[in-house]
Amino acid sequence: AESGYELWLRYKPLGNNELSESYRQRNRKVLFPGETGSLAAAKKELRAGLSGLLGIDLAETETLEDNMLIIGTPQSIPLFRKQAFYPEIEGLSDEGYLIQNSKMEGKMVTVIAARTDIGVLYGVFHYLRLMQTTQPLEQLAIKENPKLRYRVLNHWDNLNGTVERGYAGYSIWNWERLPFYKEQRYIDYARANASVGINGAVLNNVNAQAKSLRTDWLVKASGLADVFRPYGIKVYLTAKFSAPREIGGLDTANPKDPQVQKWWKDKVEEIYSLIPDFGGFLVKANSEGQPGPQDYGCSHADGANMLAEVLEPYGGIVFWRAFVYQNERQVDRVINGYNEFKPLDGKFRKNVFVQPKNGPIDFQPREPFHPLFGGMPDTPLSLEFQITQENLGHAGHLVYLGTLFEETLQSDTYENGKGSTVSKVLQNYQKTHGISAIAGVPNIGTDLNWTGHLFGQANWYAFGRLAWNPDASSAEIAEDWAKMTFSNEDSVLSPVLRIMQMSREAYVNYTMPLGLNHIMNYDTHNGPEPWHDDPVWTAFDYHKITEDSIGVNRTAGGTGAVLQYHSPVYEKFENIKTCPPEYLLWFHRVPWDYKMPSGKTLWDELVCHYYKGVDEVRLMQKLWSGLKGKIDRERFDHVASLLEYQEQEAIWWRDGCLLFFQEYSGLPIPADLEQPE
Ligand code: GCW
Repeated sequence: AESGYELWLRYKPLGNNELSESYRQRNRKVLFPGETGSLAAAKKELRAGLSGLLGIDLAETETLEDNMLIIGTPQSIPLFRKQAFYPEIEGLSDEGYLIQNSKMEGKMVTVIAARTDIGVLYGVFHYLRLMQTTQPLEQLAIKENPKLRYRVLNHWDNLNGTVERGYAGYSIWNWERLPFYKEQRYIDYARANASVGINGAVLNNVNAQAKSLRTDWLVKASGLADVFRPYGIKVYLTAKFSAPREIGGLDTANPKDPQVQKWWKDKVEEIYSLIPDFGGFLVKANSEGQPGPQDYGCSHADGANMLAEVLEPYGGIVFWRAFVYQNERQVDRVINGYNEFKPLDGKFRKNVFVQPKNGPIDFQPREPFHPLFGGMPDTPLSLEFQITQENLGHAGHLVYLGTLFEETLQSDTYENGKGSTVSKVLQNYQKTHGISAIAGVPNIGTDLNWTGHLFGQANWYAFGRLAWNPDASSAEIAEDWAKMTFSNEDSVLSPVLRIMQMSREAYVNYTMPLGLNHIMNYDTHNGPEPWHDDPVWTAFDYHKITEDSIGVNRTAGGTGAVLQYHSPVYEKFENIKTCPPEYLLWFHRVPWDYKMPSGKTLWDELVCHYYKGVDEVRLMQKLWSGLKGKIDRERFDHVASLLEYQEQEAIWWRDGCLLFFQEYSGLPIPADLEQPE
């Protein structure tokens, strides 16, 4: 059955044709010493790939022959040291690799080489991808080094098996049976991550439970770390700031208290005795009710530094989230994170990342980039994306997020003049003492296909590829995914890619166009609720609708959010004429009859977007229905029925929002749009 469990590592037969025959020629013999750890994992993957794609058994040999594969490191294959390309291997980073056709001892061979075993595994996955996506294996000269060092999934998995904002079933960590029972699913999870270069996993929710740091739970976590190790994935945990009180028997968690400091020091020592390559802590502090250093009159930096100091001897790091806002809502939520963290720039220890979300509110369908990117020149920053579709239709809507990720990463902060994109800010190794990071809150659960919606897999995939290279093209990544997931046939690929490329804008159109945000249902975060009115979570703070206008004035004369951006980004957002229409109502309060660049009034334009969004879903349905018979029935039906659901939801969003807005604007739906449902 085609449940989708294999993800993009399907290795289905390429068939019998000229190309696959040429692949067979090049993979007949393999020199690949190494029976443990990452090398063994890589060899196992190569064996599975060659057998699935080409129907050939991995034939290992020790003598060099023309056309063979040679795979390893200078340690596993000392012959590499005598080759002309040896300096190139030595020049690779810890996780980099080469894939190239070379002459060795007079034979023409394909080399996959790295300095480290994990580099070899990454290289093998890349090599398999070349065949999965039917690329030529001649004239290979691939050299890859990841552009970011820590590429980490931040699971929001609770210890009771539920997943906060998870829509694909329950947590895949079976805590009850850990550490002894090692499920195949853990290995497949690790393989999938390694195939895109993800090298870390925070196992538990940022809304943390202190008991995850108790010895019995640490032992369980060590079981997962053992499974993940060959795949280059380090385990991290969230650290609840009140843990010294909750599980340590102390009466305070004050970071300035020597007893508290000692408790953390001992705790970290214990963790490393169980998990020698433990990655470090992720912390949500003084945000949405979580405890933190501010409870004791200390700053975020005081809290982060206390943890960083005890992790440092072991090479561990701290991800300190910048997602903070004042619950009592006296301040525009958009400016809160910057205001709290900007003054702390330069005050963190070297092994601390401050981790803002991609935008300044909270994983909305579209947000301008978070102004802390470009705003903290003396602090290493990690960026948190949400892969799980909390505000993008859960697992029911087809929304390819690669385009959203790319939009943020390629936004220009102008921190050091033109070209200071968010991606470059993350990659600025000079300011970050050689470290760099990115995080994604995954959409993974116990559903047979892991992500609920089959196309959710593309978002996990795209996050990994962009974490490896944040300047990669999301369209090309989509193409690789679609080829590996469905087919290399153009008749399948082009509709699939069209659907993916239009999907996120469609979602924005039928939910929150023109810079609207945070008008989703209060409880579920799915479906419309622009009418929600609550003193803490006041919808009116987000769209401020009246009879005359809609939108929030965040210009210099308003809440001042624009002032958090560098010039000329600041001027661009500040001026209603130059503010990109997609951020219009985010930064401006605009009268209903305002003339948009299109010549339409704001009201008409808004209505058009909502209608367009629904039409786009219908187009997606149409494109998908053309694939009937071209892909297997099970996956076809799965996506087709979800698209039907998505169409209904899109109509719900459109009509719910427009009817509500109409109560204020008093304006009609333009005649050419009104259509009976
Ligand atoms: O988006 C909000 C979510 C919360 C989440 C919080 C956060 C983990 O609705 O569920 O809590 O953000 O990112 O901390």
